[in-house]
Amino acid sequence: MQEKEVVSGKLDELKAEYAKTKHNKATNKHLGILRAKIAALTKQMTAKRGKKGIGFAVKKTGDATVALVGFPNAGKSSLLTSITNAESKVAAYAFTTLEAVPGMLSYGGAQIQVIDLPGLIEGAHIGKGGGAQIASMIRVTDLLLFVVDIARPENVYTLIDELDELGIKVNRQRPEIKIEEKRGGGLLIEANGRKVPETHVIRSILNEFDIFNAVVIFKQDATEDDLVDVLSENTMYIRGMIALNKIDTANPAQATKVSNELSSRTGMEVVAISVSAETNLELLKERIFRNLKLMKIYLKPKDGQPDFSKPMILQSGSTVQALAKSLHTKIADNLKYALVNGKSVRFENQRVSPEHRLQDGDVVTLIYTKA
Ligand SMILES: Nc1nc2c(ncn2[C@@H]2O[C@H](COP(=O)(O)OP(=O)(O)OP(=O)(O)O)[C@@H](O)[C@H]2O)c(=O)[nH]1
Ligand SMILES: [Mg+2]
Repeated sequence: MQEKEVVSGKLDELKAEYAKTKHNKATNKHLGILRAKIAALTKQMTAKRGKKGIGFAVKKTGDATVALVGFPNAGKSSLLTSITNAESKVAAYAFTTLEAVPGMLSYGGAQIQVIDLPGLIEGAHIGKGGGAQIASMIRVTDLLLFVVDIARPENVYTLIDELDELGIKVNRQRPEIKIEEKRGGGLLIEANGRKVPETHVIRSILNEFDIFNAVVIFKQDATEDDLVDVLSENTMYIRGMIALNKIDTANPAQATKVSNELSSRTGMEVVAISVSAETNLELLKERIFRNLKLMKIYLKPKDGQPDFSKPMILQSGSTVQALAKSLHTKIADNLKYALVNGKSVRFENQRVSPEHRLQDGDVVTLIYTKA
């Protein structure tokens, strides 16, 4: 038998054991170590497999990318067809969409790529419904838009759990745990009174990742799971929001109640919509734009007027250097400084370094040597 098959068999065993172990206080440590074993083996497998070989790739274009995720029949394709220039097949039965279909949404001067994905279902993380491929698509996006049928709002919780199992954490921060590997000296834990797992559990988890000498600094309370997440390099953190669809089939009070419940339980923004009745679709676009945290930057030639008709769209918090890079690598390489007007500076035409962080609406003149 090949090594890969052995690893994969072992993984299945561990996953089965994890699935049948009851979650409670007494089993927490055991589960933490099991998760560490699973994550370490998964890391080993993916490292061997490399980054290639995953189906339906869509080329990332535009200023940002949003993926539509939801159970079959929730209305993802209907939504893509109505808010973008593309068309994705719509039908009254499940599993209509079998591959990723991209479309482009123009909003607020930005080109937002929206990707319609096949329905994701319970069990996606173990391969049902092509979960792994869907996950690989989700990994390249900037925002997840959960599309949920108002008749089945609880599906969102299932989706969040499934994504969690796939190493995709929605609307969560990376735990602040620093792990510095050393050549010797064993394990040193700095917790500063914070609530963290017992030392022998931390040791077992680290050992699963072949770490025997390290300084582990906890900057927050942390669980076994948090530690495993930090160690599994594959874990990714992504922002999410919810489109609660088909509100034409419910009464307004019901829509409000369900929206509030979803937002308080998930921490995500919820927009109640109906694709069929075209309700709140403009609002949804605005919220997508806002949740992507994009900003508009206007360029001004050294001796000319700013061009307000064609803003540059960048991620919030981007630097002058990033702006230069989005124009041309040559400009970025030869950038000296910039002159800025707007919210990020205190004076008119303030001279700033390439590391300066811009703010929405800033007007920027890049000064670079022409090579
Ligand atoms: N009443 C109502 N029906 C809707 C709405 N949006 C979509 N539908 C219907 O729901 C059904 C499924 O829509 P699709 O857009 O194909 O759903 P999907 O999420 O892409 O489904 P899969 O590709 O199978 O995952 C179709 O019959 C649509 O006409 C809505 O706002 N209200
Ligand atoms: Mg579809």
